[in-house]
Amino acid sequence: MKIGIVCYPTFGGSGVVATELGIGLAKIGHEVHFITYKQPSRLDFFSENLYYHEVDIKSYPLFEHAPYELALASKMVSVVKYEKLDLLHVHYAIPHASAAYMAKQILKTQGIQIPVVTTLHGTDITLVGKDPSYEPVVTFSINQSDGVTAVSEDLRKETYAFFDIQREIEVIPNFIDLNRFKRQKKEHFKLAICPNGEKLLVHTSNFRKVKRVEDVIRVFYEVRKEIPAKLLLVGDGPERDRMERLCRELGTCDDVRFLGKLDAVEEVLSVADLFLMPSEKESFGLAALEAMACEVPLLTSNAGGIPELNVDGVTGFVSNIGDIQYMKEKALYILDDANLPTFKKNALARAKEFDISIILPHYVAYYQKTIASALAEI
Ligand code: GMT
Repeated sequence: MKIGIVCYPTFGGSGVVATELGIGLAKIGHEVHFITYKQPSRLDFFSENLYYHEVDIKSYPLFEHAPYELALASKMVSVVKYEKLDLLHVHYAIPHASAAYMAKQILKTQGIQIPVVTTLHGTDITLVGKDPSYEPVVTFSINQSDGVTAVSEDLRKETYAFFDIQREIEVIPNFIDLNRFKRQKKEHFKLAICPNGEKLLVHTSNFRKVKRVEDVIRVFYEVRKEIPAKLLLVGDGPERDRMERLCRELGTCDDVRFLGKLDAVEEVLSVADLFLMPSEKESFGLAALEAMACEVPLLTSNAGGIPELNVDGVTGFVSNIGDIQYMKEKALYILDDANLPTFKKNALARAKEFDISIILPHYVAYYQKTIASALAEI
């Protein structure tokens, strides 16, 4: 198949999933055309089946905001037409699904039928999409897609609950490449951070309010009162300054390190003993899956689709959002030397269920089904 993939090319989970999916499809012989405003960060190598088309956003003094959606729709029209694509797969409803709808209508006037699959990733539904400024367009463009997928059962339910959706939504969970995400031998790194055998807690996120990084720091503060421990925080975002100040207030600066944005997050995960994801909202929790693949148990909230990934009492523990005391108790339980090896083993076993080799065929089958039913409608 010839597939066009539209996504946000930055560090967000949706962009990572879209890029890894495209790379995976190219590896099994499909031709994949990425259409974005910037080269996706993980697409930094040559492959005969991978193409990248940059959306050219022209500005003009009259525009206070350049009309990205129009430039994107125009680029989709030309890529579908000249590269003879079979399907467009857009990741994140806003504005990709509505731009795809526009491109589809333009192509129709030229006698070209292009099926569109929209994948919902979370914030496009649970946060931004519900906002009255976007809701009518989100509802319309989901209903107009030829196929719709969501990354968890919870996100599927949320979408039906908050939008008037007439389409069937298929759940295809996020996935992981276990060849890249695996525990590596990084003992020297562990020794540098934890010279006295301290337990190492890790959190990675984009430091938005919804990630509740404050809970990570407060849980760590409580844990460290009981056992020697260190905390590594990977990523950057709006909450970073406030979190640095909180560490100063609590006097934990010597045991907490802010590493900023890192590409090779698997190197940090390779030395971790516990991963924390206390999010307020999380449709799936790709960062937690990356941790599990590196044999790191989870301490998470019960938000959104996280409990579909983190098996309570097996791969870690699931807590009510914001319950610091409970999270502290469970963190100490997992970190106990008598329990830690079992949790690590279980985390890896669970991650294996989400290996790309298992999930990718679901997308391929879904594309084939969508193309077949779109052709039948002509
Ligand atoms: O979590 C974020 O802030 C980024 C966001 C995105 O849109 O890239 O991630 C969402 O999509 C990921 C990939 O499907 C999911 O693993 C995340 O759980 C989801 N984030 C939220 O729902 C908050």
